[in-house]
Amino acid sequence: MREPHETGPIQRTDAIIVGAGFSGLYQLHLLRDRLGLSVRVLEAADGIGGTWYWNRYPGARCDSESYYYSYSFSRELEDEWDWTERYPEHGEIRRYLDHVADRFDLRRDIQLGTRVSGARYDEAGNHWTVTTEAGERFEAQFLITAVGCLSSANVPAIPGLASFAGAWYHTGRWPHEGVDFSNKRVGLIGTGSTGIQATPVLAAQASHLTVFQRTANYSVPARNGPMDDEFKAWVRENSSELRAKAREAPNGHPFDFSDRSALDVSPQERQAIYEAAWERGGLRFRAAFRDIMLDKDANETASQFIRDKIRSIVEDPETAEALTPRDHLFATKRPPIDTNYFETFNRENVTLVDLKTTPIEAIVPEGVRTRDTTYPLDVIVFATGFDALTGPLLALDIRGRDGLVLKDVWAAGPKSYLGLQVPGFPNLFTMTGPGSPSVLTNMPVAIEQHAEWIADCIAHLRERGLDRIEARPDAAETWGAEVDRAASATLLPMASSSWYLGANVPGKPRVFMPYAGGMAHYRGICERVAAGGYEGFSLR
Ligand code: N01
Repeated sequence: MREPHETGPIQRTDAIIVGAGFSGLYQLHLLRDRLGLSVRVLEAADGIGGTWYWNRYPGARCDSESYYYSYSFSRELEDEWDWTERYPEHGEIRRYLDHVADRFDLRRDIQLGTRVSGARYDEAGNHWTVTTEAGERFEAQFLITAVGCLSSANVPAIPGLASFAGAWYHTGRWPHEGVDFSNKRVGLIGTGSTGIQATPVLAAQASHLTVFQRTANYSVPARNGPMDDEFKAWVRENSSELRAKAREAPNGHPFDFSDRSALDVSPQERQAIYEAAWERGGLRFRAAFRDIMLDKDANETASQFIRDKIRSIVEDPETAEALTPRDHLFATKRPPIDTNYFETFNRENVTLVDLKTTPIEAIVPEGVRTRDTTYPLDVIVFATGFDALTGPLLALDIRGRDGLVLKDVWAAGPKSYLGLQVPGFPNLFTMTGPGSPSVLTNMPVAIEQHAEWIADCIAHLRERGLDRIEARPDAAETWGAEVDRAASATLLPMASSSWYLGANVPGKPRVFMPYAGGMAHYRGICERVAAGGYEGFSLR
């Protein structure tokens, strides 16, 4: 551990960025290389990559397809990088981000192994002072959080964890050296996207895998595979069009939503359309009809199609029934995609424990004790998700003007203007913050839009000799109402156990956090706000 040097010199730059993942890297490039600002990036990890630095669990790969889960700002970058698989594996994404950092000479302004512990706005000096766990102090006019939406690991407070005699891991803090599961009895808690990706890989490695499921989940096959030369050539040829499509799409993916209602076709035709979408696989299953996310009855047809698939894949009827989601509709929680998830429950060495019928009571030295029995385990893997969106921001202990503390301001749930700024916190920008589309989109699209908007905003201030921008309270109120309205226009708030609502973290306010109005619509709003002289913000 580094020695605190609280009394050491304050390091001053024009801007501080917290985080060196997809967001922080691009924001650094724009502010430094386009605007000529001096910038310091502070990153807690010992390497760049953000989410992809930490999430190295077995089976970890992206659910967006590689050729558009990447930056679009540089055609040269795009042309020189070759993805190997349809869905990039975590190591490949890290290699890509390492390449980006080298190609744009970003590393010299990134300080690794530096966890921010506080950020305080000084009204008189109009600057932010950022302190780190090691006691270093940094000062800058602009503070930009690029801390990710899913970076604060949620390890449930199950009694007895400290007494467990084996090893345990959270998927979002995976050891870099990997974990050897051979001849191990492994317990996996959680069946969200992560648990669903990890299950087949763990089952293939462990002597026995016990999956502890609290909420049964829908999942659609990913249909991963190598990017062959023909497909790569097609991507290169159509790159501009694909990128434009992603930018104009509601969720940042370059695929078309059907213009038909699931209720306007015959049952036979609907079945054929779902079968084709299932065969094609991936997140675009949702696009099979235009109203899957808008109309309960339309959604029910998709939900039922997947329930039938589960029953046809899983051989043991009791296990199939336990794996069948009935308490929420398809994609009202973030929909996972998988490679042989349901098939894995046909293996001899895999057991499903339905926590709805037999909840976990405690972790004991030998394993997990549910109401009915104790499961002896050598390793427990927590795929229990994250304190999403607000967790990583509140961990920074951000204090604005007049002694405002972000934790208090957000005690009843996050409020922001456009998910970009919070009243009372001048010159603080929250990239992909709550109130912006973020997790409802293909993230690089949302990230590029925020990075560019923030860079343009700072350029606007500088060109006019202004040095401060702050969201107005009335604008944040109006935006909060728009975030609520947009969510209510969809089926998304219906899933009561969803992390979009903060429901997975005990005690967290139940507020639908991301903006569900669509990425393209949101982009238009942000552009109009800027074109109108930053309406809703106070500039001086
Ligand atoms: O986390 P989750 P995740 N006892 O919160 C269960 C992104 N992602 O890491 O549903 C028992 O979705 C919990 O149960 P319930 C993606 O956006 C992206 O899987 O709350 N179980 C649930 O089953 C995703 O949505 C990729 O009842 C407990 C699970 O743990 C997001 O990350 C890949 C429990 C948590 O599911 C989060 O996914 C992976 C307890 N006390 C993830 N507490 C890409 O490919 C929680 N659970 C880009």
